[in-house]
Amino acid sequence: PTQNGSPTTTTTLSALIPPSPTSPNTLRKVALITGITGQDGSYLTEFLLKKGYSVHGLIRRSSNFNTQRLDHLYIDPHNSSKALMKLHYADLADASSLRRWIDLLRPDEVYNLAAQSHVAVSFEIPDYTADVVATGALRLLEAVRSHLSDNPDRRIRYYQAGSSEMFGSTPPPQDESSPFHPRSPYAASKCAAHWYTVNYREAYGIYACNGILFNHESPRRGENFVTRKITRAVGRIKVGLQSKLFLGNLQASRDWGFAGDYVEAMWLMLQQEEPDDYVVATEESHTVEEFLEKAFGCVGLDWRDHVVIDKRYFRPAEVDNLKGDSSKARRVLGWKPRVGFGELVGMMVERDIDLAKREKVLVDAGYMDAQQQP
Ligand code: NDP
Ligand code: GDR
Repeated sequence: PTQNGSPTTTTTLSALIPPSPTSPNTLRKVALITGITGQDGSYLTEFLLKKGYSVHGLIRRSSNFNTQRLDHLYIDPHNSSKALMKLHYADLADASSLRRWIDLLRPDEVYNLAAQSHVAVSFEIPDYTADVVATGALRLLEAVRSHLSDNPDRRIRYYQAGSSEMFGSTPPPQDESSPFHPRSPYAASKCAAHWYTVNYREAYGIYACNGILFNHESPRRGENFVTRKITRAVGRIKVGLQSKLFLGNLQASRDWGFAGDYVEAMWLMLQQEEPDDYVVATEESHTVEEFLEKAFGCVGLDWRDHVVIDKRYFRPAEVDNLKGDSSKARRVLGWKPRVGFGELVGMMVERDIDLAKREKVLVDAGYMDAQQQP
């Protein structure tokens, strides 16, 4: 199946098949990823498979398939010599599932990417956001700690997906020593997860790192984050499926990079001698309005003819200006971003024009309503 194709039933069934101790994966490094079905999870899985890892992902039960971003990597686990990515049911809200999979899979590296990751939505579902983002990270750290305590010969390296949102209203440029001033339940929960991670490192000597990543986007970005919402609209407006785009605050400024570049930084953090915390950013910031200008400009349109400001997209508290200083990551990890702002916008617009063209064929043939999205 293609990246955007329908997942097969076997994808879900495979999640229930326990790993075989005789599989060829035993000589490979084993990574366990929470949030594997998300944007970053899919890029990190690709990256680790290329590095020769065996990758296990924890997925949560959903009434609909949620593995679309992984379909292109999926190989039936019955083909045990080829299937190097395996999926298992768990939830960051369920401590027992986390401990069980760590005991069974015995990972060398654990990447905690799972989150209710939408800042605006966190104002609507604050307790749930805290449960998954903050307490979920604590549950996973505790599963790692108790597993290591029961298996003193084992070593696990842990990555926590921290966010530039933790800096909130602290003025730019933000680096590892900038104070946190979170402006949403999501950001406050990420701060808690950050400090749980530091605490488990200091208290138990666990190799645990916080990556403080600034915004990173891609054609796989969720469609209700502002960049993808814009590029999806550009594609649909261009082919005539939509005419208006409703947005909130256009003056907010973000340091936008490419997700494919950022997952490499996550991995690099876990390859150092000592665990530490790192800011990962492009060091360039643009307003939402500049993103609009660039994205609509790619197809020769003027965003002013299409954008309508809708108050519902304003947040109770906003983060005005994020621009990272990633000199530590560049110096210690040797990391730097490869994709710049213009290229990122161009890549997203190009993919969303293709997607809109496919939608148009379905709409014209009467298989889909123009308002509907596949
Ligand atoms: P996405 O929203 O694309 O993915 C989030 C992932 O978490 C999905 O796989 C989702 O599963 C999973 N998830 C949500 N709730 C639970 C739960 N209760 N139990 C288990 N899994 C759950 O996020 P991104 O890939 O963009 O981001 C990855 C991480 O990095 C997140 O923690 C995010 O907060 C953080 N981050 C992201 C940045 C960015 O710019 N992208 C910047 C800084 C930090 P499902 O598919 O079922 O919804
Ligand atoms: P952010 O990303 O909050 O930075 O969190 P998002 O794309 O949601 O918002 C960026 C800025 O755009 C403004 N905005 C809108 N945002 C959305 N979603 N929809 C709109 O219609 C709209 N109009 C204007 C917002 O107000 C904001 O200022 C992302 C997430 O990936 C987090 O998980 C991650 O931690 C941070 O990036 C770093």
